[in-house]
Formats: sequence, structure tokens, C-alpha cells
Amino acid sequence: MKHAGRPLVAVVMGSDSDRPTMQETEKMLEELGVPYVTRISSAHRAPRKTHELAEKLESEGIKVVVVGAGLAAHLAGAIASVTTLPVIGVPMAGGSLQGVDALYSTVQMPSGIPVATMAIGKHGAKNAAIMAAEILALSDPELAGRLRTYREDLERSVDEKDKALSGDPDGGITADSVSDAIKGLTGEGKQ
Ligand code: AIR
Repeated sequence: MKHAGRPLVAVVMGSDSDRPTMQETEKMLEELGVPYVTRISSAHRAPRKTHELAEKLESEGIKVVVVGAGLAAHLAGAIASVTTLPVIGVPMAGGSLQGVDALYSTVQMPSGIPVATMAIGKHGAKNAAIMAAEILALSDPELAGRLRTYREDLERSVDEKDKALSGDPDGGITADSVSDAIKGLTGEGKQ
């Protein structure tokens, strides 16, 4: 459920075609109970709008900006050049270069104007929300608690997958499971 309250994070994307990826950011912010606002602008197609939007962020109460863009992805850098709020960049996958163009365009900022750049695509979009929450949690102990719970759930889910796959109710790696895996790889024991 979208968290009510004054938005603390602005999620900005270069086009509505980025939305399926950036919804990972929105979903994760909702899961962590962080109020956000979503906007579309373009460093190249709408440079004046981008500048105005970036200028107003701080006075609107925004604390962290997450920016997703693809191709020659200059939106995060353009916003970072106008505000001193922390800017987290998410390079979109796709295009002729599968997102490597967007990664380089986002990450290779000149000194003085940083953009904290995430992985290409949906993994990066989800991590951007977690990173934004981690920044906000520095002054929000309840949010810090929700982030700890998220990590614990993540660890538990790995253990559950391991138990389901290994059939071992205790989970984890045993001498038998290692020996079985080696036999499987070498074909040892097969007639
Ligand atoms: N983009 C939009 N303005 C500048 C850039 N770099 C990016 C969008 C999107 C891609 O261009 O962030 O990832 C394609 O946009 P569209 O609107 O053609 O689908």
C-alpha cells in the first residue's frame, strides 16, 4: 500500500517507458513504509522542466532523489547538478547496448557532482529504494528497524529455499550433501 504522508523520496524517470523498471523502486519504498512521489522528466527532451523540478525538490521536503533513465542517461547527473540532495541513479536495461550506455552515462560523473549509481535494471531499481531508506533511517529509528526486519526475512528466505532444495530439514551444507554433489558431478557411483 502506498504510504500516506509527505513524500520524502522523489522517484524521477526519463520516460513512461522506464515505469515497469521503476515500479520496483516504488514497490520497495511501499514495503518499507517510505512516502514518495513519482515524476517524469527528461534531461534532453525537457531540460527546462528538469531544472525547475530539481530546484524545487528540497523546498518540497524531499530528502533523497532516485532517478531512472536509459540510453544516454543524463537525468540523474542533471538533477544532481542542481540540488545537493543525495541522488541515486538507476541505469535502465535495454537499447542497442543493453543498458551499458545508461550505466556509463550515470556512473561516470565528474568530481564535485556525485550520483550513487545502482546496478542496471530491476535489481538496481529495487536497491535504489533500499539505499534511499538506509539514508532516511539514519534519522528514523523505526525505519531502521523495518530495514533490519527486511534483512532478516531475506536471510530466512535463502535458508527456506536451501531446505526445500536439499530436503535437509536442518538446512545448510552437510558432509553427505557435499559428497552427493561431488558424486553427481563426477558421475561416481553410476553403473
Ligand atoms: N531518455 C529520455 N530522455 C533522455 C533519455 N536519455 C531515455 C528514457 C528511456 C529512453 O530514453 O529514460 O529509458 C527511451 O525513451 P522513450 O520515451 O523513447 O521510450
